[in-house]
Amino acid sequence: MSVLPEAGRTLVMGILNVTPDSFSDGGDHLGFEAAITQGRRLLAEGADIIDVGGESTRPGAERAPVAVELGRVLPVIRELAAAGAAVSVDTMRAQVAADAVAAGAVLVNDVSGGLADPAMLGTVAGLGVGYVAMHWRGHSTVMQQLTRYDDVVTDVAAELAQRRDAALAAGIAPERLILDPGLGFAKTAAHNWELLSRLDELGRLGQPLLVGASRKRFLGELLAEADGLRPPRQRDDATAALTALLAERGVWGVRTHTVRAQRDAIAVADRLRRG
Ligand code: PMM
Repeated sequence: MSVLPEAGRTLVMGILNVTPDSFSDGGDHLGFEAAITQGRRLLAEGADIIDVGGESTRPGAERAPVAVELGRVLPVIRELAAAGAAVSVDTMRAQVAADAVAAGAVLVNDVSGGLADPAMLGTVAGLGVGYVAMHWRGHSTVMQQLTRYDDVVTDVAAELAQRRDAALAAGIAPERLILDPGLGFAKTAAHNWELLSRLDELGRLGQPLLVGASRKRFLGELLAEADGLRPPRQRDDATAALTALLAERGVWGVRTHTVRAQRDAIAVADRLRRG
């Protein structure tokens, strides 16, 4: 891929977690056939990119061994890429990124922004594919203890600027680099809202932005009722509302479980913007 996918509107990245413990799909896509069926469903609903992940980043999750991660994602990427999908691989490992690109992936989505694996940025530069650098402070087992900020937006912008500079220094082309605030990663609900309300400050870093809000806990907290948090699958309407507002602000993409609702929200925002 010479440059990033582009459609003149906010892109929709459909989530395909091939893990047994993903918080929002309860592992019901584990297994090749189930993953392919879900991938095809996301494409039929209008996904621009399918994001295939084989390692859970849920708070507290332990890491999957590299062979397990490869075994989960490679057959799925091969099949969906052969079917014509633009596939990204959600991984923190350079080895997985390289093998995924060989299998047909066109984008590497690294929640650690190159911090988890020192070989990642150089590997991606050599592969010549797109790269998402997300804001990250540590692995899932420790990230909830890493939520101290002076000003969350200023601090996240500064830390993302470091990842941008490291990626460019490693040889990743600026037109292939996307930044992501990493909602929920070493962040409280209040931090997520502050980042969303001041997203323009992250836009000043000069790279396209990807936002992953879909079904996340901060939406469950917002919508909580007397019996507790709103469950993940009942956060989809709020996810779509947020997508419309993000599309209005011109984000490059949203990472989501429910593609059609996001495409509809983006269509509404675009039509309204045209007047
Ligand atoms: N969130 C999760 C996983 N991968 N990648 C990017 N770029 N941005 C995110 O916000 C993000 C991500 C965790 O959510 P999931 O378990 O629903 O996939």
